[in-house]
Amino acid sequence: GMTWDAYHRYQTIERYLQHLANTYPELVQLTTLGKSYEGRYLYLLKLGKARADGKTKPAVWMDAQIHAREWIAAATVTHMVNKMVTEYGTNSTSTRMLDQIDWYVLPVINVDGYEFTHTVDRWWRKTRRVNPFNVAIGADPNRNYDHMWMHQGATQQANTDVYAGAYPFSEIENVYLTDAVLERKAQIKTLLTFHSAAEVWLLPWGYDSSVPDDFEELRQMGLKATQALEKLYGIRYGVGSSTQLLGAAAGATDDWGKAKGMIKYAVTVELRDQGYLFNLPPEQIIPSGLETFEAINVVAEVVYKEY
Ligand code: 0X9
Ligand code: ZN
Repeated sequence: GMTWDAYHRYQTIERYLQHLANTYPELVQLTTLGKSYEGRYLYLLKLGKARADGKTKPAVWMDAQIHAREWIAAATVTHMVNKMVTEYGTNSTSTRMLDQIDWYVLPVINVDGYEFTHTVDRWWRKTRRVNPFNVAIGADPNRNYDHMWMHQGATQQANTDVYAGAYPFSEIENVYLTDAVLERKAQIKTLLTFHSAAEVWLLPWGYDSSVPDDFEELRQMGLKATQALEKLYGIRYGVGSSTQLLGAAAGATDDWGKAKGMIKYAVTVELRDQGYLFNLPPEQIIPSGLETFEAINVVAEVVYKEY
């Protein structure tokens, strides 16, 4: 079964999500978004306690594992999900987070790539789609969205790790994500997309070095969130524009969320590295989950106050 002392195969995660929905029907709804290129289901969780008056709550979107090899992403997100749900009614923070906010969680986006990193190539990043005009397999799904596609930091060379795909949304998994966000657009106030391993809180824009008009508000949320994270184990995250901190990379989830999803707070969270890059020891999953939980608790507070 599911634990947080090891990185698990997709089937284990899948069964865990079903178990969670079956065990906590008052707090958890599980839907399928469709099948991946290789035929695996993508799942969306909705977490939250319905308000007694039936009114709509503000929502936070979280997704993980768009990059196959960044294993700490899905492990951290499922750990936070598990903590919120299993502590509801006993821990005041978890209870408040589910009372005040609805959480939409897509724990593994690049399901085919994720499985491939377990079975064949630990360092695979992209999807596993067979390209119609090229022998190279897959595209970088974090270069495949349509906002400023191919502007900078992406390529049409299919055999590289940052291949943007032949056209925007060539990857079905990206289509599922954006459809699911747009369906809930009125409710979603923040989008957090989890990666590793730069230990940074990245804000738009990621296609060039400009920043949006409300950048300062986005930065303030990031500073508060990462300060709360740091308190637990002393790990200090950088906060700033994607382009300014890591270099331009157009066609990513965050820029799409801000520009096309019209989500004010659109953030890429790059989780722990600690000198291990993508081979973060599994003993660090729980600490990563706990410290990142502190950050999303701040996000929940900011969103709840503002809406
Ligand atoms: O390059 C990426 O896709 C992300 N870094 S990673 O090492 N996990 O691959 C950063 C994406 C930041 N967002 C944008 N540049 N828009
Ligand atoms: Zn990544």
